Amino acid sequence: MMKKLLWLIAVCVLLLYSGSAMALTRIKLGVVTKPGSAQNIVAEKFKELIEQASNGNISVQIFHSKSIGNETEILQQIQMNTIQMGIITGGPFDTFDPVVRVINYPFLFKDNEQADEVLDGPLGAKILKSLERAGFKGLCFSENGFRNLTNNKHSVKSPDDIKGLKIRVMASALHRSIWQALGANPTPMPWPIYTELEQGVIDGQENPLWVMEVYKFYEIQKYMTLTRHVYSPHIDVASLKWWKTLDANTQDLIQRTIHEAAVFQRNDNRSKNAARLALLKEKGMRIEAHPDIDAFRDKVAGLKDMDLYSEPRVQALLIEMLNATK
Ligand code: EAX
Repeated sequence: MMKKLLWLIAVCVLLLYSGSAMALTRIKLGVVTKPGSAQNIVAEKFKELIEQASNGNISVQIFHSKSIGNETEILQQIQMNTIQMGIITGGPFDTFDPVVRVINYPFLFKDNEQADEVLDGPLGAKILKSLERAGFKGLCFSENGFRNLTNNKHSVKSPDDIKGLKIRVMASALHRSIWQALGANPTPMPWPIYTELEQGVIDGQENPLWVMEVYKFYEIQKYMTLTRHVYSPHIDVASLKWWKTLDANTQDLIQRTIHEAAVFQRNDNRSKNAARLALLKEKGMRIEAHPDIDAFRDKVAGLKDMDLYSEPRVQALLIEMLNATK
């Protein structure tokens, strides 16, 4: 009897051991947007690269199109490690950690090159690191891109034209404050928002050019202004809980691979913007290409002194960021 039991234990130990030697790391990755979106391009590239580089020892399952909830809900699942990774627009992080307001500050980056330089550099790393207190391992930044205003009421050239427009904003106190300062009536709402625009629940929204194309906003939004008011990165993020269970080699591989996917996606996104603009015009959108940006800047200049940035850690990073982007 004793012998049999010992045998059984030995077999179990062997089975367990061989199981772990071939252990497969399965990653569930969430994005709120649909295939063809900026977030999905990062996700698909990452999946392709890491499954190949790990010889199939790491597998990635992508959940898209709100199949596991909106961006706030995806972030909550990442905190709990029911989902391991996400490609999430900067905005919705706002309620988890106000530090993201530093990278979403209006009219911060002059151009793509400056955004890459700062976000891929030590200051970007500091911001990613500080997300750990909210349960996230910040890996790197890919991009939604520079955000532009669209609406269905009238052409907008200066902030005066914005007065009273009902503009959908992301779940972000900063974005709400920006649009309040510009004179709009900001309405926070999770993604997607096509139906609300179509039914006139909101007059307008703001997003990068790819969104107008991929989500066919040209069907329901007549006017676009190239405001480029916020450069909107995605934060490519992992569950800190999960991250701590990975060995150093796996962490390193994920870190390198997601960065490669992010660089690929940023270039891909940027290379398509000219064609997108042409397409949106062709589809009948009226485009204001030269708004009075100085007037927009003036309206939001006071934001840095608001409560949004009052936490000392956030305040210090904002000052550092404003200096780095002067
Ligand atoms: O890509 O909610 C938003 O406006 C975001 O930009 C969304 O991720 C669309």
